[in-house]
Amino acid sequence: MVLLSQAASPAILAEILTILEHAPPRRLVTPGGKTMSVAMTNCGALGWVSDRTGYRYSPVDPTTGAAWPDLPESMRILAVSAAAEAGFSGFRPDACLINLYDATSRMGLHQDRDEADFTQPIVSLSFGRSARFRFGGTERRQADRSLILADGDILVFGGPARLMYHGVDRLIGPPHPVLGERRINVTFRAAGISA
Ligand code: MD3
Ligand code: FE
Repeated sequence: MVLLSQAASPAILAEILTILEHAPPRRLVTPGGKTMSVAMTNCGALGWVSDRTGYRYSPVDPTTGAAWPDLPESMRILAVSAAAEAGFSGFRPDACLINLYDATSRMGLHQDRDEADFTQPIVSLSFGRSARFRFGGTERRQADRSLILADGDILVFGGPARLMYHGVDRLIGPPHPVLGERRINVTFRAAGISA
């Protein structure tokens, strides 16, 4: 796991806000029938979705049947260069999941296992209010370490960190000048079969 000094910029946040207008975030239902407290949407060729039938990557937004918005080139370049800086050259993201948190949202401990190639990293950008990110090992025990993710933070999870359990507590700290009480997290993934 690598934390990068380079910060995601307000210009990147503006790209994300445009995507949210075209594919509004929605609270998905888990296979177990619970509605998630984090609202989600996607851009790029594939998007992560959940419903009563399971978790999967889909080329279309299930609420409209339309393709997800394109992944802006500025965002792709940021993700690929962050991955390279962390030691993962050749990152080819084909999915970008956008999570929108409000004051009541949290994300329980989980692994990200729905992608085809675990040798490719996941790159995360955070915007808006801060949150305590919890992480542990690759076995489901107590996540014993934590980190505050703040506006502009970029993290790269690759190698042994790729399959670690992780989750997010309720938001903390002051409101953000643009997002107010909200937080946005964006993750770039290689989800499909890599060509
Ligand atoms: C470590 N998102 O979208 S970002 C997720 O802040 C997710 O919204 C959190 O967990 C959020 O799946 C945490 C940091 C993160 C993202 C993906 C990872 C850490 C990860 C995948 C594997 C290992
Ligand atoms: Fe995750």
